[in-house]
Amino acid sequence: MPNRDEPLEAPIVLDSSALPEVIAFEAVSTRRAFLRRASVLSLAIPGLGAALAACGPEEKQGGAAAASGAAGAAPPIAGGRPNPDSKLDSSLHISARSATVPSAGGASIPYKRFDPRLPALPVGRTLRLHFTARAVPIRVSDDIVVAAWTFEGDTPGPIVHCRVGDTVEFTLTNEAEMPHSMDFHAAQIDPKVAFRSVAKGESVTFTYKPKYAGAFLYHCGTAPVLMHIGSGMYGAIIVSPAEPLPPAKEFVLIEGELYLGAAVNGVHPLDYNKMLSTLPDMVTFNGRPDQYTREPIHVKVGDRVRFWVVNAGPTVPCSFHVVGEQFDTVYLGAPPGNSIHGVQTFSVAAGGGMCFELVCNVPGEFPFVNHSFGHGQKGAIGYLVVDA
Ligand SMILES: [Cu+2]
Repeated sequence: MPNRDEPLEAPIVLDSSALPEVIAFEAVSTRRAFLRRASVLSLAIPGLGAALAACGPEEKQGGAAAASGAAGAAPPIAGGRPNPDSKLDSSLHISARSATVPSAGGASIPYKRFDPRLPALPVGRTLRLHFTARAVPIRVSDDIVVAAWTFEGDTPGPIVHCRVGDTVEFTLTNEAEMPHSMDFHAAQIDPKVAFRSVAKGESVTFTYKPKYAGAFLYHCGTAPVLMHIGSGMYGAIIVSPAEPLPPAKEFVLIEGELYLGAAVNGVHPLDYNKMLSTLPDMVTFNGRPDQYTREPIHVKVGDRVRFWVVNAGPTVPCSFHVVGEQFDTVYLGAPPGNSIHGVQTFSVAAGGGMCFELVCNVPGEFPFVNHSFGHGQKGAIGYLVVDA
């Protein structure tokens, strides 16, 4: 993307202590038992019913992946059995237990601010995206490095920007040990086919045309979805309306949550049991707690500012508020329609997105926060500095 840092390259495979209990559980249990549990734990598992039907004694090839077109037959699992429904590969894939961290450990991982600016629209009407899924250690603060699962080597993944009616041609190639997938909330498409998981070395391709303008989440949809979003596999696609909105300085804020396990060689695994507890250690805008208090967002007096706020969750809502300001306009969905005015705070649901505008007539330093302060004080806060 034009305004993003280069992705980190060093791969990491999680230590066994990083493995969520649900995987360890699978190692000693049956697949059917796991699926029953996963159906309770996961936010959504498209294809689960079919998978349950396919995993009994009559189990056979021919599930969603086999019917998927571009990837052909169901991909084999590295070192394991063929899988008729790759949505379930997280439950089966055991080899991610082996640990490899950079020789210098987490200390060698640099910190990079995540650029919140909305990228320019593409010149043409077709946007071709090729993401890779990779496990990468990410420094999220001076003293915390996390073992993230990523799109394009960072969390969040790249900010995508297009218009209503553009064609999005998307390919995901999985370079990670764990199977992964892509679920675009801006798409209307058969999720069993387009959002299916792919094993290491495999790719999935699909095409769609966004029907509505707005701020939309994308995320890995591989089960358990909680684990994949909670491990960093999310981002935003901003769909601008056909007729441009008023000129503004546009920024994208994606709220996420971090649930830390005990560090191994300076790298914190992300803890699935903590994710289930829904009590995050840190809440972030764009993957790093407090990053825009350390390095604020700057605009000038008179600027209209447009925040495209997406909440990746995986669980807590975002009560978005700017201290000392009021939102001139909040678009509840499909801007320029569905606008409300004179708003102090509006909640963005986990899995949702919304567009907030304010006019910066007063110079100063304005905190933007998740006004649910038990979460805001865990890092979902930053400064909008309005320079005279
Ligand atoms: Cu994933």
